[in-house]
Order: sequence, then C-alpha cells, then structure tokens
Amino acid sequence: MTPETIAQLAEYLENAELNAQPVAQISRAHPDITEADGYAIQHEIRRRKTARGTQIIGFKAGLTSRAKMKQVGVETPSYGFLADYFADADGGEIERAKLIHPRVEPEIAFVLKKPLRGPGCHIGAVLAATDFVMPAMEIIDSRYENFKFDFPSVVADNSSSARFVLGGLARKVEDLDLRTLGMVLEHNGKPFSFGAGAAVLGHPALAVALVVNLLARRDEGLEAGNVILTGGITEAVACAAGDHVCLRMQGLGSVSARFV
Ligand code: OOG
Ligand code: MG
Repeated sequence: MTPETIAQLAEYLENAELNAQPVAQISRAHPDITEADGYAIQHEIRRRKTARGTQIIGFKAGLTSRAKMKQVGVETPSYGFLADYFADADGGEIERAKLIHPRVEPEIAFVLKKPLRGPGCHIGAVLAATDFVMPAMEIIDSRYENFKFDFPSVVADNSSSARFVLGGLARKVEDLDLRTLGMVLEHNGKPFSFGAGAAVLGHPALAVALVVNLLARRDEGLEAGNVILTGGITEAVACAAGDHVCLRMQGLGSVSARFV
C-alpha cells in the first residue's frame, strides 16, 4: 500500500471510531491488504492521535485465547495501543452512545516498573519488569459492520480497542499463580463466563512478551508505567445501555461498570 492509501484508511477508521459509525471492512476495497499494511494503518491512527495531544498509556494483546479466536474467527494474536481517553473508572459509567456495538471481556492487566524491549523478550524479563497486576475489563468495539473482520482489517482497526476499566486489587506477580487464577464475568448479575489465566497463551505474561516482540519490529518497546492488557480469557459479552458488568478475579477483588 502507498503512504497515501495508508493515510486515507487511517482517517476512514479513526472517523468511524470518533463518530461511532460502523464502516465496511477495508479488505473489501483492498483485497490484497497484508498484516504489514494493517499495522501501518494502526500506527498512522496512533500518530494522528498523539499529534492532537492524546497520550498513549500502554498496549493490549488481542486474540490470545482459544475462546476469543473462536468467537471472531481470527486465529492470530495481534496488538493495539491504549490511548488516555480509553480508561474508564471502576464502578463508573460507560457511555454507550459513543460506541458502535460494544462487547466486554475479562483480562489480566500488567503495569510495568521497568521498560521492556525486544526482540527476545521472554516471560522472565516480563515478570522482572512488572510492578503489579490488576483485574481489567476491556470494552472492545470493532469499527466494522456486524463486528466482522479478517486479520489485517482488525489490526488496522487497532485490534478493536475502545475502552477499558482497571479495578480490584493491585498485586505482585510473585504472590500469584497467574495460570490457575480463576475468574467469573457477570452480566446483569448473572454469571456469563468463567476461566483461568492459563487460557491466555498458557500464561498471561507471555502476552506481554508477545506485544514487546511485535513492537520491536518497529524499534519500539514498552515504558515503565505502561499498562498492558493481555487479552480476553473468555469470549466477550455484547452490552446495551443499562447493562451492568462485573469481573471477579480470585484474590484480586472485582471490577465493575454500567453502560448508560
Ligand atoms: C479483536 C480484539 C481482541 C482480545 O482480548 O482478544 C481482543 C476483537 O475481538 O474484536 O481484544
Ligand atoms: Mg481484549
């Protein structure tokens, strides 16, 4: 793809996000789109936002569990960036009208105390650089009609990133077995899905290493203080205005929000 096409598709997808209006999958008009094109478009969206003063506060891994891959029919993990305005408060309200067709998924968030750079980033480096982990709900919102996409299209669309809520307790990784850590996602007071940390690549710290090693292709890395969402442990639940979601994580308390 030419730089002009990349810039034009970044504007198309960012406008879809900012206006909460779904658009056609970009692979329809550009059937030869590659993974590299998808990331080039995502990075152009990031550049547009930072040029307006938006801060990038971290990154997310996507499609790191079987349940997530199955739900959307894409089998390759991806990453996306997290902008400052994506963060919503625990126990607070999420404005449904600013989103297209939001879904909520349960994740483990890592917050770093040291920078991480790849290639060659491994689970040990991630654990040594982690300050603490927290329960997180990610609110994904594909900009594509009917939440349907292929891999390059979802990469271009910042891996469906829209909002996230961190909450519950912040705990040190050395005090937890993140593989057997259990969780329940409740939707309107009823259990919706259940899982354990190992659903994410066998260990959620591996999702942080994956993001670091993918960022290294652009000679980028993670900074101290960055938050990294490691990917949905279970399938995501679609939410309407008025819906309430609560994630309970073993030994880490709970995080909740209401769509208004
Ligand atoms: C793509 C983003 C996936 C996750 O946690 O797996 C993701 C999507 O499902 O729309 O955020
Ligand atoms: Mg996610």
